[in-house]
Amino acid sequence: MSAQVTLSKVRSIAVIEVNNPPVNALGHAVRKGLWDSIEAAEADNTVKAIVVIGAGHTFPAGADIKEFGTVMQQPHLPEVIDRIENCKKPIVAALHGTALGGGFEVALGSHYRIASADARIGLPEVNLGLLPGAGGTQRMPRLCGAKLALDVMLSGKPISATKAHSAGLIDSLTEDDLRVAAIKFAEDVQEVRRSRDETKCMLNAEAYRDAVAEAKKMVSTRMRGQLAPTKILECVTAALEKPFAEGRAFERASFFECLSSKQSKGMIHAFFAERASAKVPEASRAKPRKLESLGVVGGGTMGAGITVAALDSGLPVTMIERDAESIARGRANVEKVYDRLVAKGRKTENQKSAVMALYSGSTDYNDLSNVDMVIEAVFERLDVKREVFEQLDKVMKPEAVLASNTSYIDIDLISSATSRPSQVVGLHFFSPANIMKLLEIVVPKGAADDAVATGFALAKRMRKVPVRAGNSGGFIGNRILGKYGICAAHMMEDGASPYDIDDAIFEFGYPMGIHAMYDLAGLDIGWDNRKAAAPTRDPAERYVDIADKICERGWFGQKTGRGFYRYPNGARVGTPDPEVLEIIQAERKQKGLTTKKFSKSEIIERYLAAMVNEGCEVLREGVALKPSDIDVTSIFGYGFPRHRGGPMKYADMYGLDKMLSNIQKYEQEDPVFWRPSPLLLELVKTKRNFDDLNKG
Ligand code: 3H9
Repeated sequence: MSAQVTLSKVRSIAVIEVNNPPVNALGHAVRKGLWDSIEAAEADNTVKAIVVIGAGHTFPAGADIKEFGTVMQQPHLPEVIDRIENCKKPIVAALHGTALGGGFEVALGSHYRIASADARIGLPEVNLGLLPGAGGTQRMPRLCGAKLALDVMLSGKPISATKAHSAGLIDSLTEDDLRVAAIKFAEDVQEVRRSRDETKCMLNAEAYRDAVAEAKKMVSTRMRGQLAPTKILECVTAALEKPFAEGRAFERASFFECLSSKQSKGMIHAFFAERASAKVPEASRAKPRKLESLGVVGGGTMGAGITVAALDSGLPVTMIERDAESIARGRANVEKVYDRLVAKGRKTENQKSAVMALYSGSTDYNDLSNVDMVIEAVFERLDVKREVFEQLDKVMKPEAVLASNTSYIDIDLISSATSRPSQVVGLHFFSPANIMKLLEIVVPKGAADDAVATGFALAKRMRKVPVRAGNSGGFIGNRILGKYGICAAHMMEDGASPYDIDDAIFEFGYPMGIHAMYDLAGLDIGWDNRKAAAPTRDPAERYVDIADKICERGWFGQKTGRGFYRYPNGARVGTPDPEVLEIIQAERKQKGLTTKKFSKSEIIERYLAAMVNEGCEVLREGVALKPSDIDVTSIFGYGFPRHRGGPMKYADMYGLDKMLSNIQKYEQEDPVFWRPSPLLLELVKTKRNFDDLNKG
């Protein structure tokens, strides 16, 4: 027997308990333990039925992801689940916590399922570029039909035990002690019953096919280019059309096809990268400070978004604005967010009132004297921010953490406005701040460890993905964006239209191209930044004027109805603009440039090379601690397709030597912009890659 699985007996019921913290993942020892325990319980004449349960927080939350990519030892999970299903004695799976992936597949293979009322079940494999590969695609639709099965498998999102119960996936719910209830349930069952023999899905084949057709449409738009969702659709179709054994064999082959793909390598990398980004030296050296109340200075779009994120996490917020009119607007901005949720049926009026009860607005900084942390979210202008921090310094209690929400400004220049610079951190939220997952936590030199740790605690509480960034212009994300933005501008001047570039980026998997993104954010922001940077710009640097020329016409993107694209009648998706092409052509002519054609793959090669080369510089300067932090930043803040793993993982899979030789080729054209990063040169020379740095 294995230490991770124990077998005990309560009256005539064998209880098999999985104990493999933190999430009872189904690694080899667990699979072997389950197998051996089932054999032993089946052979024991005094055992009438069997309960399988998880110790600690949860029923198994899936296969052990760390084993993927290694040679997996027998028994494999599908065999263990078949062994469970073929057991001659009834097996009851008792679910609590998060019964996910292979864990839920164990439950589906069991003859009966009982769950704690607050349990959640799901098949999140698609988030790892995989499909449920231990019978889930075949058993689940047999039990509940294709619609729910596809929703669960394609969204990867867990559903409540209550919903699963009403869909026929769970036999019984309990509010009582699960173990006791499961044993009682097992004492009452008489016979085995196999999910593979269920035929609910066959009863209405037309509805089944409709569900598959509808899901196919969704996959082709929202999950375009991804292998796993396509394979899930095929497997679920097989569940209807083929005998179980054949469908299962197809599922198994499809699982391995996904497992060996670059997409699953990228997504599994993203899974661990997301968790690794919160592990920072400051948080290991110090505990976060008390965080039970928050102040937010500024009630504009960012301030209101941050306020909503805080209120949603249960933190009371005091919002400060300069006058009565502004604070009324700030409150209205917050309410607007909740009103939209109420209109969509995602919140009730009562829930809105309960959340808003945590909100208070004020025009007096003294009302912040007791809050544990304050986030300044005023205009992105140093003088305005410094003024706010001078005020904060006067009123905040000594142990409070002072944070600035900034996307570019040097935090040292902000913190020096106070008498306590070590208590100041930067928090770069992304808009809309209540939705976007990324939070760059900017750590200036000399910041107190526990102040930084408090920033990470806030991120956790708000369910954000935090990334530690050093204090450098644009931090991690905007600094890298600046570089690939320039690369795109060069390509545009050299012959690719903004629409060609956007098409290539969209096809690569981004939700939109960079020019559509600029239009959405507002072209005036970049214009202001370029004007501010003009006096210090290296004259040897190539400068592309096209975006400035567009701005000079007052075309600032979606908000003005024109930018790189046209947005007639308030359209949210733009159409190409022939006048923009004329502006570009005129610029090329004026500079006497000969244009060339760029294929989609060359556009992506250059775009990614610019991204990765700057990523190397960000690493070399210590602005990012590890390559996977750049991946997390790009995925959660900038729309980099998760199934490509992030730019640094993508570069590893593309080949660093090949990427370097591309850069060296581009360097011949423009040695100022395309200077290979010394880190990239070093990695290629020593035959290492970014994964090696992540491990280091
Ligand atoms: C699968 O099942 C395939 C099968 O269909 C077919 C097979 C043939 N394995 O997220 P947390 C670690 S694919 C290994 O911070 P939470 C995680 O890295 C799998 N490790 O906790 C972290 O480690 P560390 C399908 C895992 O409470 C620690 O546990 N299942 C696994 O916020 C705590 O994790 C999934 O995709 C794993 N399966 O959330 C579920 N899961 O402390 C993936 C977690 O060293 N897991 N770890 O950083 C989750 O979604 C969340 O972890 C969960 C808990 C919701 C369970």
